Amino acid sequence: VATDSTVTLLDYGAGNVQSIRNAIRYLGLDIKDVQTPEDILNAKRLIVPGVGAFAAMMDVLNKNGMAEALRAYVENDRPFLGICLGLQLLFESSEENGPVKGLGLIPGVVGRFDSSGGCRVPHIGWNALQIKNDSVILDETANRHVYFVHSYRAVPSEENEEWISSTCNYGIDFISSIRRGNVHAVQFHPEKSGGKQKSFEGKATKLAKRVIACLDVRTNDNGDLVVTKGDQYDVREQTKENEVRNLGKPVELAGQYYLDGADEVSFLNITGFRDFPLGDLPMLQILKYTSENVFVPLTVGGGIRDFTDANGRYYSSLEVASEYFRSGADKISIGSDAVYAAEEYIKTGVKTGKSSLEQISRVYGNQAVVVSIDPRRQYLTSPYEVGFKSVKVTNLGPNGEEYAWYQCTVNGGREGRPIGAYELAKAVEELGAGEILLNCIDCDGQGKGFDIDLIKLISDAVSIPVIASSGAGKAKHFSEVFSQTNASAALAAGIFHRKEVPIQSVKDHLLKEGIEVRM
Ligand code: 1PR
Repeated sequence: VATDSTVTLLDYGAGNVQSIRNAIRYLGLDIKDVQTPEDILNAKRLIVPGVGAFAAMMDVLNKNGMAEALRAYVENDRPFLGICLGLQLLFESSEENGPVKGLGLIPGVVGRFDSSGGCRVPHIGWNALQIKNDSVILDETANRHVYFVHSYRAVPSEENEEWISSTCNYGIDFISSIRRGNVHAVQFHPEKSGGKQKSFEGKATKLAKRVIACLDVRTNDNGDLVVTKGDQYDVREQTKENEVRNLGKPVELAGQYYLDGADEVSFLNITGFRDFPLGDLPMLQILKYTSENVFVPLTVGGGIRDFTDANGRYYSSLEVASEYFRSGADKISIGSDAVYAAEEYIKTGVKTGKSSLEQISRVYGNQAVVVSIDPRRQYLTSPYEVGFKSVKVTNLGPNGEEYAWYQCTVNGGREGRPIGAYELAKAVEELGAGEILLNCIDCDGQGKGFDIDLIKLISDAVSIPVIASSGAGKAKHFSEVFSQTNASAALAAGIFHRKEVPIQSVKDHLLKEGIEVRM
């Protein structure tokens, strides 16, 4: 029974709407799920979140009569909030796997961002709005950053001008929100745009650099799931007991980092390669509890691959990922399995569509799939010594070597593979990765700064966003990586866990150095 506190939610089953559910519940409202077109027509207020692909969404909506009901609902100026695809569907059509017809209520075609101008696609992260019309929804966002994650966008024109309440710039001006009467829609994700933010001093103008807190999670010898932290991936204390380093509880720490201003939180189930993640219910619980109170994007990685359990039951990587998404993850990250997929792709030149990377990005969109690379530096005296892309290193190797290549590893750095980080990055971009999490085993936990040579190499090689990881020891390391490479985000673990450098002081420093961040 719909009450005044009921929000009707259209979940068409093509993507992950758990974050929206959590945000609605957090506001103390009840959710009624749309089952039939009549539920749309009878809604007091309707939210249409958009995740997944445009064609898949329209297919579902057209088949079950929901598209017609939605069109009537919006035309009758009933209270409506569309988010992301929920904004795009109001337009005439989208070029995503198309052209595919939308509801046709607003003039314009939804097209893809062009990465040739130097803007990485997907557009992922915190960007600022230029507000055109007064709008209740936008009051909160003036001079603040909001979270976007999309590859397609609608652009302003004379024909749709009357609908536009704000635009945003990412290479071009695109429509970030619309409003007419009771009909609102936003391209950004209010449910992932954090809590109260300080308004930006000066002008928030472009995509902010992201600061990400990472929690490496595993079971310790007592069977408790703990946040741990390695030294070059070795997470055991150098004591007689040799126990797993314990730096805190995952849900508590994630909640703290959210309050401290982390732009994203990543969980890596670092022993996921040997245990089956769906047998690892605590990990799913961690996501569930964290996502109820943390309103910035959550990524989870570790063990995402096809798996056959002891009873012979086969699970596809897509099922594993879906379970993570249902538990509250916004993105999943694939390590070892992406290395095997890239090796196969480079060998055969064929995209089979069967790798976990391809399957998950096809269903959830490439913005939901991160590939985590765990490379180890291998020094060379000449760049011609190996068939992999190498760099001239800033700091010479132990025997005066001037070059290095970065060898990819699997199983938490335990096994080196015959593929370089450069070759892997380019292959996984083609296979559908939306972002790269670039670790470096040599720098991990050392606190001496990011591997700038490596991050430059990879961030120049691909046009998807690259997250620099491993080695942060002070705030200055973040400004170094952002000023010397094209990384879109920087991730750290140890300095945050040990409370050596608060997230806020990293951001204050970046701002002082003229690097735009979300405050
Ligand atoms: O191969 O798909 O099962 O995924 C396993 C995932 O677990 C990968 O993302 C891999 O990076 C991660 N992982 C595996 N073993 C370890 C380990 O530490 N023994 N952790 C591990 C990787 C690296 C970073 C770390 C940064 C920043 N951790 O995530 O947080 O290096 O640390 P710092 O700021 O303290 O230097 P699969």
